Amino acid sequence: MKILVLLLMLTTCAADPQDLSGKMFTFPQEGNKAYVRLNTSKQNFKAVTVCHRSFTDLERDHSIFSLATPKISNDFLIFYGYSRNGILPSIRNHGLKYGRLDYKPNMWHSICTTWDSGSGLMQLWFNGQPLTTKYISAGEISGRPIIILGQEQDSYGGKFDTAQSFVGRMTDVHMWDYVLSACEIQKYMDEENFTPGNVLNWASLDFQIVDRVLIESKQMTCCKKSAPCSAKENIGLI
Ligand SMILES: [Ca+2]
Repeated sequence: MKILVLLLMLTTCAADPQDLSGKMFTFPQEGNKAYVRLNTSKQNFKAVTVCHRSFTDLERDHSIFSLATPKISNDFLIFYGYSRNGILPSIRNHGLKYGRLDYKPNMWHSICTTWDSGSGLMQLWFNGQPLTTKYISAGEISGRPIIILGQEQDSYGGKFDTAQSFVGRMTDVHMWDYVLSACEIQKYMDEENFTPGNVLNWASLDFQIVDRVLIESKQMTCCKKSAPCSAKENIGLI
């Protein structure tokens, strides 16, 4: 009987992964409370690819994707530096700048980041365009990750800063534990069929929402029979 009760508790506590295809997270309010935590059983990464689309009109710094491990809070961070006018990725607490990007407000931006621990090289893709490959940090990301959308972790799972919070929309978040090929990344950018993330998969996402974050339909335009919308139009790619 005790075992049965325990089993029932475990079943009710474990959140089933959800298929968020066609949906997005809306972060409607500035603050240091609201976030989405993305869960994975994987840890210790020799390589990483992370892809996401985001939409915001923020005129200040903001976090887009924050992965912390017990020892390093900026173990894999994608951050927009407003005053520095560029995407500022951090891997294993080492930072770089990808500047001179057309990071327009109120538009979807598709961003993919690849990194390999052997070479220490990373590459960013921005709205379909592969950017310069750069050295950032060699050596593995180790320990159990806490992955958060909406806030930037200054400690393992916490120390959020309102001035770095995200307000806007996020969708199609995927993470792989290897470097995705250029063709696969191009497919992601073009919204074609691609190999979904084996660490985080938007179509089977294990997550928890904390405070005010909404799940809404990604469709942003009015589609009529006379002028049907394609998937690409819906996210503003064309
Ligand atoms: Ca911070």
